[in-house]
Amino acid sequence: MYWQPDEERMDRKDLEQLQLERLESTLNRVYLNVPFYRKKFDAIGFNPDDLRSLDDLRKLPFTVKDDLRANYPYGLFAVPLREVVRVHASSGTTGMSTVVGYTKNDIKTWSDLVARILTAAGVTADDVIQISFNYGLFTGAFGLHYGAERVGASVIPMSAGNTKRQIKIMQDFKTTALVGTPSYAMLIADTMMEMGINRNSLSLKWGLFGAEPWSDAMRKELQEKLKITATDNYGLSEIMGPGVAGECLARNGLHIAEDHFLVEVVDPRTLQPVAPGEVGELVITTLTKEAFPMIRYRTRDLTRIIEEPCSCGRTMRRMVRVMGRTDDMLIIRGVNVFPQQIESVLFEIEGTEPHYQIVIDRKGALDDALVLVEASEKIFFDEMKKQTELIETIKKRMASELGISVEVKLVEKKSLERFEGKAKRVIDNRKL
Ligand code: DLL
Repeated sequence: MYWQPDEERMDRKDLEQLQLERLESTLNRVYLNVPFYRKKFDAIGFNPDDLRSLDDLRKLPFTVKDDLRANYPYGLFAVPLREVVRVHASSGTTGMSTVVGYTKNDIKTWSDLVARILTAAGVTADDVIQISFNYGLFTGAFGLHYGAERVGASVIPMSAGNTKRQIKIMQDFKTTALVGTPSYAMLIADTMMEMGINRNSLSLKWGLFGAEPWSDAMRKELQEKLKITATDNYGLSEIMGPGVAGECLARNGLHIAEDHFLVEVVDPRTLQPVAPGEVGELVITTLTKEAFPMIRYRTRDLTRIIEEPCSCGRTMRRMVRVMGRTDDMLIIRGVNVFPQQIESVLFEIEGTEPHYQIVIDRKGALDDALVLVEASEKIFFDEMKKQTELIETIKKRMASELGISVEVKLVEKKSLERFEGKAKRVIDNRKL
């Protein structure tokens, strides 16, 4: 099933022509309306009318999060405020929040792009969809909400939190699709089990999760606990919010809405394009945004592009699930590792619960990592030997599969923090 079959299955040649036309109009729009871009283009003697091919985009400088902060709040808007019908902002965990805006047309495009990912993930007008993202400045809830209404599904604007009530609503309202962060879905699943609720009393079929990195092992666990088909979807507020890319039911990579976003993958150190199919930082240029166009935005997200066609018939290329952010990468005694890799290993080991935390400290010149992981109740009832064995198993697998040496501490079930939005798994004491 496709939401916009003509667009989603567009011939690549036609797509590239469309991208070029849209790029030219976007560059003109920002050159005329956003002094920040005009200055940058003038500094390198670039006039948007000089654009001949998509590759010419590489002549332009990148845009980074700090540019958004420096232009807080409305400096990068390309239309007067009276044309803006919606404003969102990112949480600003690392400083001042960044503000983004949408025109009426932008909201319409956004709804259609989210409708695409919902349809690709199995949702139809017959579904009852519970939005368990936080409603507010965060783009997650409103983005999914508008997309789901566009599809014609029945939307329950539940918001995050109040987990027991979420479950009751899910039972009473016969929710068929759950939307939220994977970590919150896990909390809902665990709470359901604790409450002794039989999964068969629910009508759930689909889980659409995103907004944070998660591993395939986590997907497996969620699918088993909730008896759903879980898909991953990706987006970021600077570019639009959810709807930038999403998995189809083949679940082998996320289709990027390439008719609206032009993607590049660059080496984060040299900023040069990586070879096709190699891992690097995703850089996105918007092609149709009116209020808040972005030129060559460095997402900090690491992924790679899958060039091969997908069995679902969509021609939009796929990206593999985000492996992590360049700024989340841990360097443990010289070995680069992402929290999700640690998660993947942990989730496969018998006796552990799917809740963990990584604490990084600097001891002298070296970084030390301590992995706290919840162990099943049984482990603590058993003799001490069992705990020592489990710790050894975890350490060995971290060493053999990831090449890192970590300390491991088993903690009791429910002793680590739970999350209703994006999980925070790493405590980095080096930055304090
Ligand atoms: O998280 C938008 C969103 C909402 C996407 C709901 C999907 C579902 P921000 O708060 O601006 O926007 O955070 C964007 O979150 O750069 C990634 O690092 C991370 N992220 C988002 N989706 C995924 C995903 C929303 N599926 C930042 N996998 C991005 C991994 C993700 N990381």
